[in-house]
Amino acid sequence: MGYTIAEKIIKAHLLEGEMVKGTDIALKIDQTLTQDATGTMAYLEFEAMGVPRVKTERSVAYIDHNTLQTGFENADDHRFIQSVCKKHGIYFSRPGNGICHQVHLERFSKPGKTLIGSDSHTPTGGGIGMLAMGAGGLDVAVAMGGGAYHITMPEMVRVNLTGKLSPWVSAKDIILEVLRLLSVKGGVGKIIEYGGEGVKTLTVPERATITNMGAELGATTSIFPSDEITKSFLEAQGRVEDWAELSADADAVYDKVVDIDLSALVPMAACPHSPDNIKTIEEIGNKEIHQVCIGSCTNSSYLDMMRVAAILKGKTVHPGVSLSIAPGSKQVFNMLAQNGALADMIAAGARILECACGPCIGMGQSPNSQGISLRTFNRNFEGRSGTADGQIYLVSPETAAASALTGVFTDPRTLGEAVDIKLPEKFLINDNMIVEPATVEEMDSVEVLRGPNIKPFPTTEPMKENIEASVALKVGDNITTDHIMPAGAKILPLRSNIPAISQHCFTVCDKEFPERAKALGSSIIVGGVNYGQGSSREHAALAPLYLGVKAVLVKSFARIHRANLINAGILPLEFANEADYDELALGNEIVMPDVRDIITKGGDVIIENKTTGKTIVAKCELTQRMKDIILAGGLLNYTKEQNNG
Ligand code: MIC
Ligand code: SF4
Repeated sequence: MGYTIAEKIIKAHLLEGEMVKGTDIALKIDQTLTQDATGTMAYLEFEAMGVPRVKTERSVAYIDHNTLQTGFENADDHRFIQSVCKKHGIYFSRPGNGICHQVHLERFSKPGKTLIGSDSHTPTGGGIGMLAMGAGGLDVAVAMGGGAYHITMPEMVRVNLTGKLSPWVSAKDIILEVLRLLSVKGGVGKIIEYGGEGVKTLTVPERATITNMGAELGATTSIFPSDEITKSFLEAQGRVEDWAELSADADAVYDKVVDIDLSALVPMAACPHSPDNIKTIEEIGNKEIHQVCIGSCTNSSYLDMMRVAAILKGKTVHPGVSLSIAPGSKQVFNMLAQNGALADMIAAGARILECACGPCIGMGQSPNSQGISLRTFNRNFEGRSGTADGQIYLVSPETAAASALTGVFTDPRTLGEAVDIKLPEKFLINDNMIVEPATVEEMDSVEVLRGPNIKPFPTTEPMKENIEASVALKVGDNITTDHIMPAGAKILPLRSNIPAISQHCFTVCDKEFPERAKALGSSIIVGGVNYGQGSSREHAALAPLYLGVKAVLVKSFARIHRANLINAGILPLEFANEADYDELALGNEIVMPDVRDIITKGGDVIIENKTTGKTIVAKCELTQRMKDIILAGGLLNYTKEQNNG
């Protein structure tokens, strides 16, 4: 029996376990990346492990999220990260160098290697044939220290691409189609592998748009083969020696196959407030719009930007629309500046932003009240834009640019002959914004700079015999990490201060939650399906931990968030019988007798509702390692125990 692409990489990196679906496997990690919004925590955790120098082949820290700098906090964090990197052997990509996933793809990605990043869109690297996964900061810290990354061996889904995209239809429309077919929970526990003749029609940045937004499927990761097209991309990046061929065996076995005829696709949009709420632009009709934002790690490549510039050239942005553009990296930005495309964008009236995440994470450019905003981004969760009633639609750069000119939803196919933009034979290569770490001889003399906003992360205790708690919150299905721990310009600066940031925990759903949870002292959260979808931010576990949350009881979890809860020492429980969701209400007092013993031995957790007298059964499927982490009170305690023992 042959292997899929992902299985080949897993096989070559397997440290523990066997490639049996649904079981725990431990992988050797070749590369790591962090960004600044999760990075400060990750490096504090790395420091706490006491490993002097990273043990990976390449670890890179990017500054791209918290670049608004409305106070000293972010600048302090940046200096902290820069100094930690210098000391411990990590490459540092300075603010201004671009969005982590775009820069990593350009400068560091390598087919066949493993990468984990403290950002859920790390699978962007799958576009070049890496096994690239999003993880919590603590998992990244462990990997930097040479530890394995543990995942559940996923199922394999093959997306078979045939035909060729029609003019004006874009890679974004392919992933929107996959989201339409599979939904935001369709990828949970799965790796999505792309294959078929249609793959040859897509460049590496286009493939990366698709694997990037595979995060919205809830997938462990997504991956493309590494072929001649991959080779020419690496050649153009001056890194052909990093190329390796990679393809699935002809007799590889997949758990599911999805066929997509590229020639049948049309321009689409993900409508408010979910990336899988798909309609065609034609179906939406001539609806008026107010804002267009082009950029983010999904659609900010040279190809995307050049297509946008060609559409805008010689025209003016509609007076009812604010258009902002953020190129993905300094490389892209500089190339646009040199070839005149930037001038075309400026002349048309675009508001040019620095190459960073910006509006994608609510750092500026919030739309007007009830404003309709077309964005080339990957998430349109409620409130994420910074405007509570903003209506965000996710579209391709072509649809975005066409609509910016007309002021209404516009199918780019109405623009006439399509622009034909090719990848350059040579990208502009200048790594002057990447700071190398100190040498082994110099590292001891590097001082780590800490600002006053950097507070230690919450300490945890080993798990107690019984859990006695109250229901502090009850929420519905598809709760995102943006609900649990909102981001945006006001809250992101608090990422290195858990006591302060936890005051905003769940306030999107319930303003009273932080105070209530704190007053209760010991509480649980009750939720529906796909709880914790979205980001990798471990703050969505650390803030509840700080507020006294001991367990989260839901119908089902998203992968990274479940791992983050375990890493924080919070018990992830699933209803054995989903109907029991109705048996719990806000304020109910519960007890889980002998829970420590049950976790140790395995088996269902019994929850007695003292308020109603009813008993609920919860599943808690944990591997031995996860049990040990939970019993120790989190991954940091567990790692310290391991290092001392
Ligand atoms: C996001 O897109 O939600 C973020 C901001 O990049 C997060 C990371 C974070 O919250 O810092 C992600 O996707 O993991
Ligand atoms: Fe940044 Fe947005 Fe990408 Fe997250 S999704 S890494 S915020 S550009």
